[in-house]
Amino acid sequence: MLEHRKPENSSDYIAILITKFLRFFADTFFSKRYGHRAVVLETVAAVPGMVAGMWIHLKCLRKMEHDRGWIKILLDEAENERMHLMTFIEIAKPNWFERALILIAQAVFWHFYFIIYIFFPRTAHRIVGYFEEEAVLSYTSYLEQVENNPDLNVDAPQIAIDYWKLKSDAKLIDVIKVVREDEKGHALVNHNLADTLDEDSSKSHIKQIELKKEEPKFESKSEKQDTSRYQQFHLDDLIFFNRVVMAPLTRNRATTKGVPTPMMAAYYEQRASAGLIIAEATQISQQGQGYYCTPGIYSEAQTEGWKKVVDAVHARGGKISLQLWHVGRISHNEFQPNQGQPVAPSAIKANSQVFISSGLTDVSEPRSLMGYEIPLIVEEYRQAAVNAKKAGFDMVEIHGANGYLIDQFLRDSTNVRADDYGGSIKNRTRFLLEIVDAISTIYPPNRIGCRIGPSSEFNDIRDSDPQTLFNFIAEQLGQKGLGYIHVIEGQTGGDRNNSLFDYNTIYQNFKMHGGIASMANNGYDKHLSEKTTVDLVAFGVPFIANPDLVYRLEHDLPLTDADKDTFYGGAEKGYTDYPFYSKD
Ligand code: 8OZ
Repeated sequence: MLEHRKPENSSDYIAILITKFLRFFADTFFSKRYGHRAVVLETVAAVPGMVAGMWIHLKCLRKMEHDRGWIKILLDEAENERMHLMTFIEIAKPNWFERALILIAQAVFWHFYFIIYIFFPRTAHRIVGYFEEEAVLSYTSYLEQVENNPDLNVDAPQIAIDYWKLKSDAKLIDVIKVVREDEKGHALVNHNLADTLDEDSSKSHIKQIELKKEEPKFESKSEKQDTSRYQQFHLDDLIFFNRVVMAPLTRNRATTKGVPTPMMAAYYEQRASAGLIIAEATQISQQGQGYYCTPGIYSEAQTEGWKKVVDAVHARGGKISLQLWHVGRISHNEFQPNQGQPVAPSAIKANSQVFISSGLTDVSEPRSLMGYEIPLIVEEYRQAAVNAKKAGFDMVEIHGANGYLIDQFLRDSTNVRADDYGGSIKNRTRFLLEIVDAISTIYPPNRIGCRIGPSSEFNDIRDSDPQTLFNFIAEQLGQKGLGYIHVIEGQTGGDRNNSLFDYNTIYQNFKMHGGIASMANNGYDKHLSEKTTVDLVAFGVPFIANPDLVYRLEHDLPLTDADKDTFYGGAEKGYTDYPFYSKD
């Protein structure tokens, strides 16, 4: 974030003017004494920041039933601000007279904020958004100052070392960097809150609260909501910033043991402004792995690794779902327990390739699953959901697409079983529905999504009557009350217009029978995503190269092209180094 978000209306201009005035004031009168205006702004603004957080909590408490998620975010934000204050008081070491002055400035500032918040909550969030951006700019300049003058680079206070878990010999530079990251997150959260508050209704904010009893009861079904792609979406009690979703993207950057890394946390955190992130496909067991360095969610270390990813996204106010994956026959002996055969509903080899440690290679010959093994895999899905919950994921998504194990059960080209899991559509769907039921004992159904690719032939998979098959599946998933159905329209990663498949019936069947939200994916651009009536649109590749994709789409800004050579595997290059939008 190199500059302020562009003001769009008069209240934005007022908000940015106030911010600039405070910056001028801090710069002119106090920066010399405190070393840099960043310290002044921080010490004065931190307490009002905490109070602002508390005030917003009061608003949240009134709507507790639906706003649960915000309370934790804002409490965290308030605690975070408190730590900034304590840290910079330690660094600046004001005397008692100065402390009194800071206290008065804090009191003036927070009363001012309090009044604005009552009458113009949107502007109030905007002010905080701009103020936090100002903090990012100020910390960047402070960082330069300290980098250019090593004498200023004092030891980090112990309180900061403990809170941010810095190394024991951390310096001021390290503190500035972590605090700057916090402020980036606060800016994003507050601007998003401002975006989601309607200017007109915010003017009669108090009235709204008084009239609350007469408001129509909250409707869990999405038809009742505003359809703008960039406005909030309520998936029952889970609130998304907007209706743009980051699709699951395999990036092969976990460790060889499937443990998510800090680099992955940074990558997802950068993309937290998506309405929902669906984290990449993640194997539920060793047997479920088919590609090199994909993450898992069956060991304690993997769960711990994911927790860091989830915490990073939540700290930015984002929501995140984990895609649960078993590749079935799309695997190689290298990944299987004891280098055994990959498993499938029937022993039919795919004409497909996977990435193993030595590069791209043909899949191995699969064996068909014994009847008794099927409930064991269902149990592994349940256990994976337990782990996902432990890691803090808001939701889980069942990967039922792209020719992996569940899809192999669903389609008649890959499932020729003679038992209860093969033959009729009902039988072929049994495995998927048993998985849904098992996971529903861990996550409520409205926190479970399912991805299907009804007309996709990715990984050498076909069906003789996909429309009837997937109409039935959509109806069944709807009856189970799932949160969303995520549909890959057309060929995975390819042409979205090559089939006569009727996707609308899928969405309608799902919602008519009790499912909550429709989610479309594959080849959507700004225009198509704004035109469609589906509740949520998932973007894949555009999110790789544009961490701030939602902002760019909304403001019609150019998109960066993704570098295909760095899609799978590697390090930061092509992963966490794509820039946020900047004018220059
Ligand atoms: C690309 C490369 C490897 C795996 C999928 C999880 O097709 C994947 C995947 C995509 O859903």
